[in-house]
Amino acid sequence: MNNHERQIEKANTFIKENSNQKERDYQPTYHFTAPVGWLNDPNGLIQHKGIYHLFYQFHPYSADWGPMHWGHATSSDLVHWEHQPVALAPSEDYDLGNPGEGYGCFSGSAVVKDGDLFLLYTGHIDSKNPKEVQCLATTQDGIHFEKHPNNPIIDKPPHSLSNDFRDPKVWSYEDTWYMVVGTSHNGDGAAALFQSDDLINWEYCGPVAKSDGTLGDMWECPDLFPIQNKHALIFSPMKDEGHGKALIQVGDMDYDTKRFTKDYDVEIDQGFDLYAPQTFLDEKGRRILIAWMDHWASKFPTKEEGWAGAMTIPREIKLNNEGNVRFQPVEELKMLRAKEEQYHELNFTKSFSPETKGQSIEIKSSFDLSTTNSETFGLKVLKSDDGEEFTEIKYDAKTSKVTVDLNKAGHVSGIASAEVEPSEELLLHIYIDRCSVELFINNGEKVITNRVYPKNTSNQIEFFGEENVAVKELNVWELKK
Ligand code: DQQ
Repeated sequence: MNNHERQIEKANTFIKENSNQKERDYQPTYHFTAPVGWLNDPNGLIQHKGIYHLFYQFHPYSADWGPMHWGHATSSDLVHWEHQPVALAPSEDYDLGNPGEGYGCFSGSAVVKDGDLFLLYTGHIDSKNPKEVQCLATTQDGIHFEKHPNNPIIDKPPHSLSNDFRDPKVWSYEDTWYMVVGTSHNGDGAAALFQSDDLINWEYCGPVAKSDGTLGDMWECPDLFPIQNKHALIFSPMKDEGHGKALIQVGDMDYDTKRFTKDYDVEIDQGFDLYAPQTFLDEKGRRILIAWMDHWASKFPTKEEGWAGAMTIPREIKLNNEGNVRFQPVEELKMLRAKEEQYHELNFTKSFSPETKGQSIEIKSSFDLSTTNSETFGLKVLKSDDGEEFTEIKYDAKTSKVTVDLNKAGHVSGIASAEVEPSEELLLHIYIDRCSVELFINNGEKVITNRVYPKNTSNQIEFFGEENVAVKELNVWELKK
């Protein structure tokens, strides 16, 4: 047994002995969480031979971030995930540091070459110089992974890039492999581009894109991909060591000059809890995004239950006819729908409560803004019997803003808000799952994702308005796995 195999076995044994030890009051029903310990970024998202693979930043030994492993789960439908053995564990002089310092197998991606699955990741050791190098892992069976003997395959950042040099995302284009790595170029956040014929030897092509001075001094988890007739670049910017909000830029990639030029950028999500998203192209040709449904600035009350971190539901990304980016829950989530309550042309004044109660719920509601005369209206979800606890989703016609107020939601605070295009209709599509609320507005024009930690009895839904509210269609589903 080599050291990697020993470290994997140690982690798997620990997981087996320690999962389900503590009761998880906050456990979501259909969102992915780790079997025990800490989870952050999604890594290595791919569909290979029909099976979806989700790898993730994982510290099994405690509910705090620590020496990074790659957890692994598989799914045949993007909804039901099966835990697999740990894929990568720190074990080598390029990813195993000293006790007490930060080290491990940092974020990265997966590709299929000649029918085989490969993982690319960053070896990180705080005390080393350079502290971050790029590495390759191979597998025979898609479950057990070996680190490549040529590691590190990129052993230092090229001149002019900073020592922050991580999170390789790899793809192929016209028989060449390309990799973007998150970094800083002369003090500006940047995505460095490399190319290769074999995934082992890489040539530096320069920064494919960088900040204009306003988008952070380091870009984590870059991801560059075609989307319809354009390209998109995703990254999670840092400024002065603080973590910002994940962005998507839509523009054009020129493989001759090896430069990406953006037309515009927007935040991927207007909530507080989304970071380090990664995308992949599935066998149906969909570009699907999954993100860590938390943020470095988030509170993690579940640590008391021995776990922390969850993934968002998978979201399909598309450009609409005007070239604006839209995020929609993948259609497979419909298989979660159990009991349904349905209304057509519902008008209410002041308040309306559907019969359905629960903490794993989907709500789809379209409001007729031309006949609604309430200036503000919305709904409270995860509401307690005494009305003291709730997450409030509200539309304000004067400002065309949707807000999600967390101040009474349990353990968290703040108001997230998103401005939407004025229209005759407002469509709110909400996924609630015990400790999260993901809100898709107007077919994914804006998304607001938040973690909330209400009591397990706060299960009511209540619509409100000052005066008349016209609901064209309302569907409420209990969601079951
Ligand atoms: N998380 C990883 C890094 C990445 C950061 C470490 C983003 O690779 O830059 O756990 O959340």
